[in-house]
This record gives sequence, structure tokens and C-alpha cells, in this order.
Amino acid sequence: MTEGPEFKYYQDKKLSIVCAPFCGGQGKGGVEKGPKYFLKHGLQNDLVELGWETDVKMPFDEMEVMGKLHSGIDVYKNAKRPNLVGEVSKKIYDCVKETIDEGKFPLTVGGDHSIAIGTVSAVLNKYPNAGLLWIDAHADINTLESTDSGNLHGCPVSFLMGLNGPDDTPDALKWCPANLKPNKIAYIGLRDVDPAEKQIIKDLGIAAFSMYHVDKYGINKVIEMALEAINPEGALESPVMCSYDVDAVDPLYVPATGTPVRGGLTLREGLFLVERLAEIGNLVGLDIVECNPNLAVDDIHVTDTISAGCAIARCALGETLL
Ligand SMILES: [Mn+2]
Repeated sequence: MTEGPEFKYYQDKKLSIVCAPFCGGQGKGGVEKGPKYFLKHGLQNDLVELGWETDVKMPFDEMEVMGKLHSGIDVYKNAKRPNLVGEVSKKIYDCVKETIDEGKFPLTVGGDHSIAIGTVSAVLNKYPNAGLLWIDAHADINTLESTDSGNLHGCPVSFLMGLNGPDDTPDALKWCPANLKPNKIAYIGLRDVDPAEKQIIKDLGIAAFSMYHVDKYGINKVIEMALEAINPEGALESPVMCSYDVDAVDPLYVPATGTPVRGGLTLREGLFLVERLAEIGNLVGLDIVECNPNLAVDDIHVTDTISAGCAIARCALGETLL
């Protein structure tokens, strides 16, 4: 086996798996089981075998949060559960911040994508010049004004960027520093974007690579274009965070997810993407979200989905084919 890639920002190779068993950013139960399934699948041991000193963190009490979730829904304007999303994402923020302060790579396992309000804010707190790759079938940039469903897993980017005015920011989310700039995020894998989101992406000039671009240029070129877009200086030295929604990958490979859309990345494209980031060596944080074992039709769906999620983590953290 050849020597694995080097991680410039985590040369000691220490890492925390931050568990984010949360489903309140959307309406389907089961996505909170993600962390448990990842751990049962052997994620921690896999990372240890890749040379990472690894611990597991629980930023919040899952039972307590599920209790609150079932005790009734809080609503702000048309947003569902803003208080719970705000409370939980703040706890995840604190945990990811602590992890980075300890010199450990934060690998956060969701949960739904609303948890990225916490993870991205924490990474940007430590690495203000970090770029963000948002790997997803969806843009997740709806504002409270534009969202039809009111599900906050479709809105995290709007909070990270501060696109909701003070009136449209629920109190429980006012802790969010909203420090993500439009020229520091690039999307890869998009194929189901709401009209209002398309307008926001155009107006703000956000780098967005849909499946059309993956087909046109190939995944490697798309990654390079995305990294150039979020490093306006042209250097590839800047830190990069990756928030990876498994629905970016085609449901053929990742069937057990809340909002599957056909025509996505192949499993190899999805893994190559993070292999390439590991090879470049600038990764400073990774989320893997939206694995929902409850939505599997059979056990094979569960295994396919969880093993793909674990493979994304391993490939991002140094596993190579040779
Ligand atoms: Mn998403």
C-alpha cells in the first residue's frame, strides 16, 4: 500500500466523529439514526485503520431532543421547528468549534442538512478564509420567504449567508454568525433547484455546478473549477470544508435518503470527489448528512446507503484504491 495523502491542517491526524442525530429540519423520521448506523458499520475503526486517532462526540442528548420534537411543533412564519433547529445547531457549533480547538478534524455525521448551520459556522470561525463545497442534489438556499415546505434542511445556506433579514431570522438562530460569503461556496451535483433558489444563485453570482456540468466537463474538471471559484486568489492553498448530502449521489447507489432525485453522481464520481479533496490535502471539515435507514425498502437499501456514506468518509480521509 502506498502512503496516503497528507492533511495540511491536521498533520497529527486526530479526528472527532461528531454525531448529529437530528431530524427536525425536515418531516421524515429516521434520519436521526444515521450516526448510530455509521458507527455500527465500523466507521470509527475504519478511520483508525487509516491512521486517525479517533474519538466520538455527542453534542446533545438525542432522547431529550426527540422528546421536544414530539411534544409539538414550533413555527416561525412558515418555518417549521426554528427553535429546535436553532438550539441543536448551536450545540453542534459548540462541539465542532471545541473539536477544531483541540486540533482535531471535525467529521460530523447527520442527521438532516440543517445541522450544517452549526458545522459550517464553526469551521469558518476557526478558518475564516475557508471555502465551502456543498455537495447536494439541492441548493438548500431557500429563505424563510421563499421556502414552500418550511423545512429548514432546505434553508441552511441562507442562514449561513445571512440572507434572511433580522425579521425573518428566528430568535433561536440569531447566534449564527452568518459569515459565509457568496464567493466562498460552490455547489456540485445540483439537479433539483427551486425557481427562487435559481434566482438567488444568479443574483449572488454563486458558483454552481449541476449534473449538466458534471456530464459536460467530467467530475475532475468540475472539482477544479469549483475550487478555483472559492479561491478567488487562484491559489489552491486555502482551507476547504465539504458539506456532503448523500442525495448528491444517484439513488441507485444511495436509496435511503429523504429527498432522492434521479440522475445523480455515480458512486465512483461521488467517491472520486472526496478522494481528490484528500489528495489536494486542504480539507478542514466534513459533514455527511441525510442517510435515513427508515426509508429503505429492504435491508440491501440500508447497507448500500450506509456503506456509501462510510466510504465517503474514508475516501475524504485518505483511503485510496491503490
Ligand atoms: Mn442538502
